[in-house]
Amino acid sequence: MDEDKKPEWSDANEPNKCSSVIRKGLVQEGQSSSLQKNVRFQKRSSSEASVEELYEGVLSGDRGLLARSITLVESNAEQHFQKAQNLLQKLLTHSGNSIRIGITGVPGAGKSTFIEAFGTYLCNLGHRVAVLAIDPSSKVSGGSILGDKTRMEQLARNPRGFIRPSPAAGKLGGVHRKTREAMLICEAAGFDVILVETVGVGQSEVIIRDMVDFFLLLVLTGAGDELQGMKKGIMELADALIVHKADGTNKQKAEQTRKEYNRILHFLQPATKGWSTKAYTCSSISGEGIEAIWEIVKAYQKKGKETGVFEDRRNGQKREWIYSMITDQLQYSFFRHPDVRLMLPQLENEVMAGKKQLHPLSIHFSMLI
Ligand SMILES: Nc1nc2c(ncn2[C@@H]2O[C@H](COP(=O)(O)OP(=O)(O)O)[C@@H](O)[C@H]2O)c(=O)[nH]1
Ligand SMILES: [Mg+2]
Repeated sequence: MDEDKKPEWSDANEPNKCSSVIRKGLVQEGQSSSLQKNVRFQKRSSSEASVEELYEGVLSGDRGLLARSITLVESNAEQHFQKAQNLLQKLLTHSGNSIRIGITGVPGAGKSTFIEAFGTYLCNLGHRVAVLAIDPSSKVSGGSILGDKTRMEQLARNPRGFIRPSPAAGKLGGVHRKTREAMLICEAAGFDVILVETVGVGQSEVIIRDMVDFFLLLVLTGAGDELQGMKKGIMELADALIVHKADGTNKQKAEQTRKEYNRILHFLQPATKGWSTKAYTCSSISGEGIEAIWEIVKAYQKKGKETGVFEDRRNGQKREWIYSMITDQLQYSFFRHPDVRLMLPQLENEVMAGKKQLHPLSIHFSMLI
């Protein structure tokens, strides 16, 4: 209990030596007489929406509160953790009613442009489309949507669309640590198509594959050797492969490339049981092929639901999520444990100074949990 009253900026070496008065000002309203100087803090706390407000806001489709809810679950701040968990718990029963589509491809493959065209098409059909996107090319903005603004302008303005830029690409190449949670929140807000954009870096495709129902790989026309050099592993994750930018003078070449890819795909392991991954062509500029891709997704969903493959995958993903939540919770309790907070800086110094080996100490820590 006392632990909660500690400001998060307390000295890690002496966590108990801190002023609890400041913290009281934050959480308890109406104590103005003795805490006049903390009015600024009180204001901030009262403008922070409660779990109930966020919950109601998300369910009613309030965009501001939807965005704030995602910000809350994405937060690394200690004081947000429990609140985020409570919110997710409440929203969980309202989630799941969507088709989750992951979109990958090298930078420049046209993912954002494709999402703009595909998303807008779906909105026009009456769907509500949420996009969890990242633009890893824009390093300055920490991988924000800035560079994509012009590419997703229509969808961003569409009342049926919602675009959520992810902060900092990080080492996962655009998969945010909390992408799954953001997806659930969007579903609870009534979005029935979730598009997740990721870039082919490191493990990101594997992580996204484990979060979505359908996985789309965007490729470009290229010489045969380029095709051969493409990682087989990535192709084996995809439920459909799109030879993108099939327009103008590139159209014929794209058709050729599609055939070449189909030849390779024929020999690969399909990503989804009972479904054969094929290559298609599409242009997000002319719009040709966009409609066909939605038909493929629908056919895939229909078949998967009939055979139970769709549900099986979702159940497996849910199981995975439970474990990742447990890991999060354990990590959280470990690092906020008073003994750990007390010992960690000292341990760090000693290990850095070469005075101690980490191994025996980590065993010591494990006893604290
Ligand atoms: N000709 C043509 N150009 C495209 C198409 N889709 C995207 N582009 C262009 O390709 C470039 C990269 O697109 P972008 O969507 O940012 O790619 P991302 O990095 O994969 O998100 C931009 O200049 C787009 O205008 C398309 O279907 N046809
Ligand atoms: Mg992009």
